[in-house]
Amino acid sequence: MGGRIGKHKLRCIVCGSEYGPAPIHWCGECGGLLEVVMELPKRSIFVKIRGRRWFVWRYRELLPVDREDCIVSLYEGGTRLLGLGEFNGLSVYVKVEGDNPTGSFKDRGMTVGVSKAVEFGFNKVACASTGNTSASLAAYAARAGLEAFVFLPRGKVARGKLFQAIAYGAKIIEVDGSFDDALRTVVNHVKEGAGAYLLNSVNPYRLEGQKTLAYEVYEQLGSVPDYVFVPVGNAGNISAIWKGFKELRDMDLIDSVPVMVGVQARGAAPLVDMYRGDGVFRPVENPETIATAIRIGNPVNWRKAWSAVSESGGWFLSVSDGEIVRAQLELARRFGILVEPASASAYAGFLKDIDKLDGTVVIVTTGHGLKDPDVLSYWDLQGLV
Ligand code: AN7
Repeated sequence: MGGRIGKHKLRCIVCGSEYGPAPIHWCGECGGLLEVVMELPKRSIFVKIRGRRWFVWRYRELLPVDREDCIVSLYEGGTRLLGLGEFNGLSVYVKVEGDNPTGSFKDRGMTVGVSKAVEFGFNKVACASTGNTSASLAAYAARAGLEAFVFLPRGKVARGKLFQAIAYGAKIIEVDGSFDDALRTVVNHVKEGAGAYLLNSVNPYRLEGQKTLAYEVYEQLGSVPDYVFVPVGNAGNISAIWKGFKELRDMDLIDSVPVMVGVQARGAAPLVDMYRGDGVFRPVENPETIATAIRIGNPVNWRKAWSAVSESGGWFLSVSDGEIVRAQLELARRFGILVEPASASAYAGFLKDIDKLDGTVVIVTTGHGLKDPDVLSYWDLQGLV
């Protein structure tokens, strides 16, 4: 592909210790999560890239890859930003992440994460997943010729996603319990020296791919919106998108950044509890919601998401399963956009807080509706179909 490589280092988000590029996930000093600190190019980079293809690697100078010959891509990113027209005096857009190769935003992260796995010399990759991460990892591992191990909460993954992971040839390990149990299991597995590169959102490189959503929205709108609504599960995506906007600001491309609003499902809303309560993070023991993708009680990235929301002047809110499925059907029937329940939570949150808003709003719908056709029986139960 040519062009300058993305110079970077890793930094602990808790104690600030710094590390060179390495396949590590936690700080050796304090155990905190790491983030990538890029040496940002000049703002003119956004002029230089204008003629390039719309995909994640359009922004390659802003991504932490040292060897371009290791890049693994399925042409992810470049997703539609669909206008919903004038809406209560607001200008409203939906970012349709279901357009990605495996049908979710995870592909933006996996193209970078799996490229790093190849660069670091791994031949195995692993993750725990509520479904979409496993589908995406399986596809990128297949593309790269790596072996993929996916740890799934037994009986709790939407059928379309399980189907994808099997089709792409991942080894599937079912864990009795929740996603949080599956994540603990895979973390122990890799710590015990299984030789696999862990690609959950504790991986700082994966989140770098996901920040490109912010760059795309900026280019598609010609500016940044006033508000961005994002569904929150493990809380990696909202953190990544926020980082993208902050980098646009640091490159002097924008003066102000959007307000970030995190939406959780009512039965799996530890960040909403923290926001509404005493500001102390407490995991939810038995998370429950129809939106299986975000049925997560102990989001590993809670610190990063908390910073994103508080630094941006935003907030967290929760929506009920009934609100989620009604929002899902409204997006489909009024606007022709079919998304999965977790993604519809962002739209449900927007509808709930619509009177607080002013200006331009982007709603991030994270995954395709075809992933989870079994939700049909819940629509039926709710008397919606
Ligand atoms: C459609 O696949 O956690 O807050 O293991 O699939 O970054 O976790 C999926 C999460 C939102 C939440 N929407 O994003 C997994 C997994 C959809 C998702 C989220 C997920 P994060």
